[in-house]
Amino acid sequence: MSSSSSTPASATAPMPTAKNASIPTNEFQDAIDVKRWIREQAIKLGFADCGFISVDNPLFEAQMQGLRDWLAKGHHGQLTFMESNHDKRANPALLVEGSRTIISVRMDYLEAAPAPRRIEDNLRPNHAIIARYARGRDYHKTMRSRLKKLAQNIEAMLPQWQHLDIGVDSPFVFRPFSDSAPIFERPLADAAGLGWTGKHTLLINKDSGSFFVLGELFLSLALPEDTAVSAHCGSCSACIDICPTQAIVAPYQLKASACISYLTIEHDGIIDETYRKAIGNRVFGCDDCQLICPWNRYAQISPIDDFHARHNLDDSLLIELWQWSEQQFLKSTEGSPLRRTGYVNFLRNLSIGIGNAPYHAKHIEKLTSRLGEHGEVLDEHIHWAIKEQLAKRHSSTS
Ligand code: B12
Ligand code: SF4
Ligand code: SF4
Repeated sequence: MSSSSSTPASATAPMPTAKNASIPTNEFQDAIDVKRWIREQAIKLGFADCGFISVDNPLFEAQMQGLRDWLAKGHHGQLTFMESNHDKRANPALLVEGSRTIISVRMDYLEAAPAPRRIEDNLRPNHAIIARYARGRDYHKTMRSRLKKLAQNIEAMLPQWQHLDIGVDSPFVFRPFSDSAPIFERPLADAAGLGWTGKHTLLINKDSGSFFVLGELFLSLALPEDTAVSAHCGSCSACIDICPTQAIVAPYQLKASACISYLTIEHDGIIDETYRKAIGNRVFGCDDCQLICPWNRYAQISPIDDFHARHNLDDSLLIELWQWSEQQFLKSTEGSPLRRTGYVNFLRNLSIGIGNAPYHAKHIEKLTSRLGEHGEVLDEHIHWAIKEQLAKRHSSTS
């Protein structure tokens, strides 16, 4: 299934209720009509698409070996949550008792279309680059509240579906998720037909590229499964070639511990020096493998206002953010994914960015002014950044 050509829901439009559903209630002849109705509701709620998969699909068990291999190689770094709850990953029905179907949804998050097949972020070395998904409201919240609304709309329709053999008689159970539980979100979205897995390991949709996030609605209705779409990476390897830290160690294999997204968001403590130059000016997440992907010339602008950049986070100088106090950080990141990294790690990331920026006396002055404020780890990065700045001053004067 593919949807990007559908008219996006207006972000300001009221969330639809069962009353304004466009399929007359006496026209539900089978489960396919129910799925069509649910998909219409999902799109009205701002989702770009949805697909259906059974909680009993063999894919969950099949993914386990790949996960175990990945963990055995240590690719997960400090992502210790990937080591636990393997029983639930292999059998998602354990997560929500009584659930039979997972509705997989995707939500576009771009506020503006990036230049196709280019990394224009590199042209702004004094700017702090924050991954596009993280510039506005935390998508986990947006996703889950809309999934809950979708479930409520479905529940209101149950009396109309009594004649269909889809489990309406069982107690209605639902639960929304988005990046919040041990679920193979990308593989299940792939199996549900929302796109194919690219060599960078993200899901790509032929009509919308990959700048979208995924979520799931588990529910007790038994609805027919969708099928996967074909893959279209072909002989391309642009994402592997462009990755600044060579974290895509082979097609479809990401060494998370080397990925800038992991290093700047998930990793606590010292960032290995080997990665610091490659991180450049990326201070929270990384979009490079997506920016270079030819399919993102079809990336869609999100219809949802929540993704609009807040506090100028799409256009801030490294040095401006460096001067944020902890209070300012906490205030400016309220309800934002940026909170995840914490203030000191945010400063750590900024210090790397400033070290990598073109030489300016002000950089050294501002870096030095924060020495001794937040402990040894930050100081170590500040010293590194000053050294980098000094090296550039020497080379520009020699
Ligand atoms: C852990 C995690 C990370 C880690 C590791 C990423 C990874 N690829 O594993 C880090 C912190 C690095 C990360 C970064 C990002 N993430 Co992340 N992340 C997750 C999370 C929580 C789990 C992913 C996971 O299970 N990894 C484990 C490994 C083993 O899984 P895998 O890479 O898919 O590996 C399988 C494949 O390699 C497969 N395989 C092997 N060979 C082959 C061959 C073929 C042909 C195929 C098809 C598959 C295949 O087998 C492996 C085992 O199953 C998911 C949410 C979730 N609950 O699923 C989000 C998620 C994947 N992340 C997401 C996003 C947006 C990002 C970033 C873009 C954020 C950013 N801008 O900085 C980056 C992108 C980096 C990248 N290139 O993947 C989105 C992806 C949306 C999409 N369009 O696909 C997700 C789904 C979150 C969400 N709810 O939307 N993330
Ligand atoms: S997000 Fe950045 S660092 Fe991570 S795999 Fe993609 S290009 Fe490489
Ligand atoms: S850049 Fe090329 S190889 Fe990588 S995901 Fe996109 S199409 Fe596939």
